[in-house]
Amino acid sequence: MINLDIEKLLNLTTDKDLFPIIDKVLNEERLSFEDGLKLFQSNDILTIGSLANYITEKKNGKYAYFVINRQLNPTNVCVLDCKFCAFATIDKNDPKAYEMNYEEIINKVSHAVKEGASEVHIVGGLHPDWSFKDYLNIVSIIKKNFPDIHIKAFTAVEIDYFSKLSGLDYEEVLQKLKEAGLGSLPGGGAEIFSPEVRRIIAPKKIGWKKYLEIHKTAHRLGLHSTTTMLYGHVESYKDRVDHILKIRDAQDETGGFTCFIPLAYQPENNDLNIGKHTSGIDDLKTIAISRLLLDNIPHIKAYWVMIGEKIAQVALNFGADDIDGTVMEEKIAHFAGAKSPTQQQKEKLIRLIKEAGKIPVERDTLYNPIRIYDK
Ligand code: V47
Repeated sequence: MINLDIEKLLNLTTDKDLFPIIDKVLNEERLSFEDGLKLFQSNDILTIGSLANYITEKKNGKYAYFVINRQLNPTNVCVLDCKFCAFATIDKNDPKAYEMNYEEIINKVSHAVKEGASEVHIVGGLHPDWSFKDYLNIVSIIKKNFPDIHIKAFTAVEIDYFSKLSGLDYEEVLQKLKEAGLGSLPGGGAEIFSPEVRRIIAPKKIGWKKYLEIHKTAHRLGLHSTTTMLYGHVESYKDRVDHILKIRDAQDETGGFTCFIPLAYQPENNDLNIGKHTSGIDDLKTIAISRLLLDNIPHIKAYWVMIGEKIAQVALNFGADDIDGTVMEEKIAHFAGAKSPTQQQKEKLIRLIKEAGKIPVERDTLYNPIRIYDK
């Protein structure tokens, strides 16, 4: 356990407004909305980062996690038309529209399994012609062919769509998916919970209440999930703190979230016209403040795909203890201008973590260690 010397930290702190927050963190007191806002308004990135790293190491020691995984996006045809999204198309006759058949899906998962993947992470569009059965079959054919792979599939937005398609309620949809082999839910679709911001960036998407209701229902059925926040577009710091605290409240109720992932907005090929990527400082601050506010979520992920390998590596000393995985084929961020590679070798992930002074742990989806690289 680290012994952080509070006197030393206070001496280094350039922002007096942070003193009461430092006290609270060191006394294990929960931070408030106002504390969250003060942290975002502060430029004292080193104090915020040190505090977050202190909490991370208290929770997870020096361990930092990665997973050998594959992303799979069965279709990009989607009825929603979110303004920030460069991946999906509303028109199935658009030249960039695609639909994978079951054979293609099996081939991709088979390749991933040969590469040592323990997880397949599936998200895609809400296709106007696909039935709930079509989506359910994706899960069952993968499970039938590869019984050992963990299927982390379908965001809350997709679960809501399946409920509308099938006439089943959320619990029934999730139960059917679980029976077919679903292992957990990914965190996409959260965007920013503020209804005003949602009206601008994703007017047709379900609101925050349904998003959290679906996750809490999954948790009650024994399924774990991750959760996200899309930042760096039109939202304010207040919106970010409000979003994070709503997740904290939900986690108090069910305890089913394993990890929080801040997703840095990628600005290209979409209808939002923001024109700029997030800054490294904003990425690090958002990760660190998430760690400080979310005292009840075990892990914070620095998603290298969206913030780049270098910032993800630094983030491992600013509150993150996870950098996601090998990914193998990333589309959502890269269609929108992500500058990172579309996949990563396991050796590179191990090196990034070691160079950050942490101990790499290959994990499964639920954070059970598969191999610790401590030599
Ligand atoms: O829901 C879409 C986001 C999400 C853009 O659960 C964009 O472990 C940035 O949720 N710029 C999908 N983000 C990806 C996702 C995810 C990724 C990695 C790990 C996990 C996890 C979840 O990507 C979408 C949306 O929020 N997104 N467009 C964009 N232009």
